[in-house]
Amino acid sequence: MNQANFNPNDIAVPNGSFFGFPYGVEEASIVFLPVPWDVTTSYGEGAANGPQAILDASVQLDFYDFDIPQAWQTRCGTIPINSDIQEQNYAMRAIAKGIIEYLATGGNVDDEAIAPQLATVNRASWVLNQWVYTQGRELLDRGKLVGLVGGDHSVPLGLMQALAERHEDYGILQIDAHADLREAYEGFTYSHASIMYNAMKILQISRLVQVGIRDVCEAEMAMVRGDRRIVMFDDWQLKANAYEGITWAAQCQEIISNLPDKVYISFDIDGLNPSYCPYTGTPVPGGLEFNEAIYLLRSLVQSGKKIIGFDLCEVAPGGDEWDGNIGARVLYKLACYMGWK
Ligand SMILES: [Mn+2]
Repeated sequence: MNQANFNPNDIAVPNGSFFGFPYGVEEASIVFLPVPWDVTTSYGEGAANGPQAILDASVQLDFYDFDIPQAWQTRCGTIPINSDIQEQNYAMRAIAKGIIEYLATGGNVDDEAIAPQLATVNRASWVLNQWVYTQGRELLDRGKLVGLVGGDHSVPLGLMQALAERHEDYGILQIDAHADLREAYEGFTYSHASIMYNAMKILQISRLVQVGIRDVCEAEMAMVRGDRRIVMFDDWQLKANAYEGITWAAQCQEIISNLPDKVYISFDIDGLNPSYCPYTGTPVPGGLEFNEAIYLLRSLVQSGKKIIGFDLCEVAPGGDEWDGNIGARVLYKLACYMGWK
């Protein structure tokens, strides 16, 4: 299939690209970077298979968008899923599981018994971050916008670093059930639960706006209170406001007003109600409706702020295509909004 005979009214043909779109990386303005990695997953595993699940489900979408004219013409290209990363993930995941089991039976993260294994996993996670950084920087150098497809929520750090070299001031809009502000978790420096703690070390990130948070520890709340860059819109307060008559439109305006002009979106699928992502690694009741999340993204774009990149993480396939299906729909909207002129 090539550009000339891509028909947006037909069923897309699987061609290795998300949505079966006909653009190679060279012609694309947005490039999807899949990162099949879930080494530090602490509860349910499977996010490493997220990119393939989303890819498989993505070809059965219809491409008409009620918001965006000619949305399907958004030029999206796909970097193929890297099998070396996949293999390294399975090797490191096995070691990480041993560590997690050791801790679950009363062991301590500082114990000598697991020191070499922890060092191995942390080193491998560092190498993964470097790979993402290099891939991201290369694509940005070629004038592309990058949409990363995880993987667990540890994987976008390198992309955030690459963006920091191009933008001296940007904010993160994080949709998530968790704050991800832990200083390492289970001994893993680059844990999925630490992504925003690590992101806050990037000086160019001037704001972190968190939405839908509902599962958080005391130390994370202390960090939120102690760092003026972090603004949390927890799920309970959002719902309480709604029960008392504050519209979602007004709440979205309030959320967006806290962001600078350039925004990176970090979309953890578990920010949605778990009925939309039952197999995600750490599901939590409550959360955003699908359309609430999309409306927030739309309001962001309509406010005139610029999306400079995004990640979609923690989609994990289960017995059917449901999680991948939702992931594909979120991915399509993220890409279309980022490409929207
Ligand atoms: Mn997360």
